[in-house]
Amino acid sequence: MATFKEFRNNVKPNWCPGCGDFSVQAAIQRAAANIGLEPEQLAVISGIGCSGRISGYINAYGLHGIHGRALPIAQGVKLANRELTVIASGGDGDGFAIGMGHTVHAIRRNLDITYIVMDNQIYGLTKGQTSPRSAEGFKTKSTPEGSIENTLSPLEIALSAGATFVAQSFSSDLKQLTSLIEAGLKHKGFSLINVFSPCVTFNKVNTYDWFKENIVNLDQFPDYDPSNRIAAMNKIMETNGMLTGLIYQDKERKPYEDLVVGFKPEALAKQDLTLSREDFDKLLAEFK
Ligand SMILES: Cc1ncc(C[n+]2csc(CCOP(=O)(O)OP(=O)(O)O)c2C)c(N)n1
Ligand code: SF4
Repeated sequence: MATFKEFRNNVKPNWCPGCGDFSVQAAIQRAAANIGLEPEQLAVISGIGCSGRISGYINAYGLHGIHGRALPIAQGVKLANRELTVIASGGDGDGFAIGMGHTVHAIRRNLDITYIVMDNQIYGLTKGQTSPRSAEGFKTKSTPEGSIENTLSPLEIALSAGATFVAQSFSSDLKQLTSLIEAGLKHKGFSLINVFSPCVTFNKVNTYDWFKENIVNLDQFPDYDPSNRIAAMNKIMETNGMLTGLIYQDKERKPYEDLVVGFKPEALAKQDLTLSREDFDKLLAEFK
């Protein structure tokens, strides 16, 4: 059985020292090992951003895709090979700005994928612009007078879109994060795990200390029932989206793959996808 170290390749991450994304990577490795996966049973598909680099650092199948498009690729991978455990990952800009259309539809489609968002509430890779997750008044180069837009609440959106698994964690809480990723990987359906993952270089507001002061851990509410969707929505609103833990899980709804009629992944795998030069030219001509 693979250990968590065997899910690490020899590429040195070029994240800034202290970036929250290091712990997210560690948690993915630990969760994969804890549930008994081998590297060849896992695929990590990421978008573009500092966080998007994660697929390059994990010893598994991987694809560093394009901005906001981790989910369409991950869904294709899962449909083509249901045996694979598929993780999609990226930043809040990737998933909740340019990729938001894909996020909402992937949630309601409910393929068996675990989507891990590294939410640093800023665009890190492009050197610090305001993201849809930034608070009103947030000052960056793109909003020098402070953001005048409302902050997007991905947890509320996920619940309204019919999510079957919604969780939130903090990259400093490796234990909670690992156990939520494990639960997401085991969940039969789409799991959204939003992770507060501080950008120590460009976000000087939402720091590790700021998150520690503002996070509300669901462990404080022993009677909380994650199968109750209305209670989940209420708790998200009451805590202004700052809650961490398993927020909602619907164990009854079947994943898309189990519902789609007539889909045969074996037939897809056997399909000859080679294209002759002549057929390729014909195809091109159709678009001229
Ligand atoms: C189509 C397209 N538009 C814009 C960009 C430029 N771009 C690259 S990463 C990024 C945002 C990064 O922020 P986020 O997704 O939150 O990830 P982080 O770097 O903070 O981890 C942008 C706007 C791009 N690569 N492709
Ligand atoms: S710029 Fe921010 S998000 Fe990017 S690696 Fe550095 S700390 Fe992490």
